[in-house]
Amino acid sequence: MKETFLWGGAVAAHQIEGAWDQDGKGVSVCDVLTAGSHSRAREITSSIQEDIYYPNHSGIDHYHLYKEDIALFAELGFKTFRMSIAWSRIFPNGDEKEPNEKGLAYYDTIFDELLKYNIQPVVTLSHFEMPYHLVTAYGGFKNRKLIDLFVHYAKTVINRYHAKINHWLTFNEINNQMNTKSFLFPYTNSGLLFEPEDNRQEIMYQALHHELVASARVKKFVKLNYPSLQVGCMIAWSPVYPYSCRPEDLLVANRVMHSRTICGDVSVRGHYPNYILKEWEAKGIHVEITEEDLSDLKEGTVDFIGISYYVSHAVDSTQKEDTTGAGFIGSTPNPYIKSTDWDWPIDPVGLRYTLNTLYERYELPIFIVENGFGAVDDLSEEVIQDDDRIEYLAAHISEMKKAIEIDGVEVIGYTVWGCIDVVSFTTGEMKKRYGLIYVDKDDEGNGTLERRKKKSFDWYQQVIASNGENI
Ligand code: BGP
Repeated sequence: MKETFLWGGAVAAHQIEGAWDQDGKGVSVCDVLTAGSHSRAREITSSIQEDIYYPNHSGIDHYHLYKEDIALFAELGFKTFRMSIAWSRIFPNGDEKEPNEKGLAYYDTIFDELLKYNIQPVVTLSHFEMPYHLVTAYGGFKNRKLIDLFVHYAKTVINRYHAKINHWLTFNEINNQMNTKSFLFPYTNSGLLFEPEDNRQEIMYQALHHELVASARVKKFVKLNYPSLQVGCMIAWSPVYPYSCRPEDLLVANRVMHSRTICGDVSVRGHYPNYILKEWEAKGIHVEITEEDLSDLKEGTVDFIGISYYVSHAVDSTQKEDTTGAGFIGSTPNPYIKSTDWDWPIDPVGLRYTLNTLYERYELPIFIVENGFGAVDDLSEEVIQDDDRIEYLAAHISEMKKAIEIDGVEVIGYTVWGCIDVVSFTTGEMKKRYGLIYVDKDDEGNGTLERRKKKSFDWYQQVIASNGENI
C-alpha cells in the first residue's frame, strides 16, 4: 500500500450536522423527511409540522460538537474525512445570487479544524441534498434551470475553498435516482416528485442528464481555474451476478448493470453509450440533449471515480418478480452470502470484483468513499463489542488490498461510512449504526449526545497506523 493512501471516514451534512435552521440555513429536502423504520418508509411532509419528529433537524449535533468529533478522527489517525456541504447553508433557497456568508464561514471553520490535524477534507457538493425550494418552485433536476443553479453554487464554494480541498465529488450516488421503485432516491438525489400519470423513466433520465451536464460543467470550470484539483463522480456500485450459468441470466445481469455503468460511461468517456440510446428508442423515451450539453460532457470528464460499496445482487432470468426488494425484476437471494439485520447482502469478494471491473473499464483511480456495516449496537458492556462490524470492515479491506496488490487496481483511498453514528438515510433511524464512535441518541431524538469509542475504534486505528498491514 502506498504511503499516500487516504484512510479515513465518511459522512453527509444532513445526517450529522443538525442545526437545520441556524445561521441562515434554508430548508433542505431532508428537513421535511419523517423518520421511518426497516418496514415503514420515510415520508415527505409538504411543510414542517410541529408535532412531527424530523431526525435530520438535530442529526448528531455535529454543527456544535465538531471540535470533539474531529479530535476523535485525529486520534483514529484519519488522513482524510469525506463530508458534504449542505447546499441550503450556502444558498438557502437555491436560487439566490449572493451566498449566505455565515454558511460559508461555518465550513471554513470545519476545514481549518480538520487541516489543523493534517486531515484532508474530501467534499461532496450534493449528498442527497438540495434546497427544498428547488423542488417546490422548479420541480428539481428535471428542470434545466437547475444546471445553472447547481453550477453557481459549486463555483461559489470551489472559489472559496480551493486552497483547502483537493478532492471534490459532484453528486452522491448519482445513479441511485434511477431507483424509481423507491420515492426516496429520486426525491433526494434529484428533487423529483411524481404524479401518477407521469412517465417516470423519461423524467428520471432527463433529470439524470441535467445532473451529468452540471457535473461536467463543474469539472470544466475546475480544469480552467484550478487545474491541480481533482473532480470525481460518485456511483453506488453494487455488482449484479447471474444467478446461474444460464446464458440468459448473464444477459439480464449485464442489462441491470447498465444502471451503474451509464453514469460511469458518461462521466469518464464523455458521451452516452449505445445501449442507453437504444433503450430510449425502444421505450419511446425522449431526453432533451443540446449540442452544448454534448460538448460539455465531452470536455468535462472526471479525474477519478468515487464509489460506495455495500452489497451485491443476483438475478435469475426465469423470475418475473423481485424477491429480494432490491428493486429489479428477477433479483433473487444469493445462497452463498449472508445479510445484515436490514437485509443488505454482505459480499466482500464482490468488492474485489467491483474494483477489477471498474478499473478494466475505465483505467482511472478509484476512491472507495463509502463502505460500512449498519447494525444495532449491544450496550451491555462498557466498551461496545462490535465484532461483527470489525469482521465486515476487515473482510472488505482485505479484498481491497488483494485488488491493489495482486490485481494491480489503482485505489487511492478508503473511507468507512458513518465513522461516527449518523441518522440512517433510508430509514431515518439512529439504531441502524455504522460508527466506530457511538453517539448517545435514540430514534425519538432522546439522549445525551455523548460520544463513546467502540471496540472498532481501536481496531481501525491500528489498521491506519500500519497502513493496512494489521487488519
Ligand atoms: C448510501 C448513502 C449514505 C448512507 C449509506 C447507508 O446510499 O450515500 O448517505 O446513509 O447509504 O444507508 P443507510 O443509512 O440507509 O443505512
